[in-house]
Amino acid sequence: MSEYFPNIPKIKYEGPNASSPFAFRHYNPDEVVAGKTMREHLRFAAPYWHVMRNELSDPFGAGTAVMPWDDKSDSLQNALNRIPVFFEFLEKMDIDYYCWHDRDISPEGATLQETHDNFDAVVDALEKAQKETGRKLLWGTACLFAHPRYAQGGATTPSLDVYSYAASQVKKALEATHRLGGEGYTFWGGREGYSTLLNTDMKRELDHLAAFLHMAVDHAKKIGFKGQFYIEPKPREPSTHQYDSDSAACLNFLREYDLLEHFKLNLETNHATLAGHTMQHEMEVALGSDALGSIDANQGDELIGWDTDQFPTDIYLATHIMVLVLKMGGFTTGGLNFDAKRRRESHDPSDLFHAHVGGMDVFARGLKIAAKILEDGRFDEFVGNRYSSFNVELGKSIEAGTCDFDKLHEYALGIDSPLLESGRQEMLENLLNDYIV
Ligand code: XLS
Ligand code: NI
Ligand code: NI
Repeated sequence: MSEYFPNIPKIKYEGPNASSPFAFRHYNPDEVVAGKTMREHLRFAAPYWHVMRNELSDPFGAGTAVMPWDDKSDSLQNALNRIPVFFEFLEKMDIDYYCWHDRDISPEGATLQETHDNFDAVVDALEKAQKETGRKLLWGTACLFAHPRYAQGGATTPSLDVYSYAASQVKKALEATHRLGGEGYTFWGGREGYSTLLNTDMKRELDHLAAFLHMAVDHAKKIGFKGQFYIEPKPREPSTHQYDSDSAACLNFLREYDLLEHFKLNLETNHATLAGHTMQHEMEVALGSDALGSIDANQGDELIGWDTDQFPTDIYLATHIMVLVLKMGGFTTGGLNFDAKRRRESHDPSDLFHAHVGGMDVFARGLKIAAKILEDGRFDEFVGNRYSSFNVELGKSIEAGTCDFDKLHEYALGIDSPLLESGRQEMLENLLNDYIV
């Protein structure tokens, strides 16, 4: 069997003092942390679109990525040729899961039927590659944003014909996800929004989107797909405003249309920051509704205003994320999918490995630090104490929904003017730093 990355060894844990850059310094897959192995906690996934299809272009210049295995054509053969490259990458990285959009893995044909036939042929090959290598599908999704027909939306398009094409594509993508044993199915609505409200019937578009998602849920039942459905929020880009703009907007939409029992959220760090939130904020909002499903792990750039999809390197960020994942009790169907791309300057195939090694190591550190923080319980204790004034009869009646204004009025008249305890933000930031070092 030919090797596509002949100069890259299988990446192994070699400890913090490893000399090779092609080694994990912190991700030790079999090491047990907080009751489970790192592999079980972190459930790393690689996205087919960034690893295999991202040529590293930007709005001002052509792609730079060196991909000797790719003839740059849109042929089915070229699509099939990429598969062993990708699985060699997964095996050398020791990444168990992957994710795809239908159009990353297989090309559009001259007709819809031909497109589906191409897709079936590629899914056959993926099924075989998964069996041979033991790699698994974390989630699949349909690309309803790249082709010009979706310029005005897929499930929120004004055209019934386009809507039907989108439905046909999702039906096929869902069936393929099921066939490949996928643990989830994601909807990310890059074009499900608007460019201007002058031409948009927002309520009608939302009704159509909800109908579309209900049909997806029904189809999953029909074919026996039991995986988890996710919505991935993002406020804008490519649309001016996307309906799934953040966790709160998604949860409201899902509740309003009776979809919440079928969906969880797939949260992406850079989308959170584009929405003007931190990732912790988005995760807390999802957790509050028991709707945190999976994570697209990346990070943005403070100086660039778009979804730069950089590899996660920030230990604070990874720590915050892992604290919340551990508090949730860990992932079930979800995982950490590196929806991240190399910089345009990092065009060499070996950069794919450096990038993922860094992302995996930073999450391994985040996991270890998070486990220690939770084990010590000092933050939880502080937060618990901060609200402890409510731990009395009156406070409990507020939390139970049995209090009223008259009771509180009477209580307030009988006490001295309230004194506040300090919020101690700086002390807590210092405490966090003690764990990070
Ligand atoms: C784009 C999104 C996309 C989804 C899958 O910004 O992150 O890649 O993860 O459609
Ligand atoms: Ni994403
Ligand atoms: Ni993104």
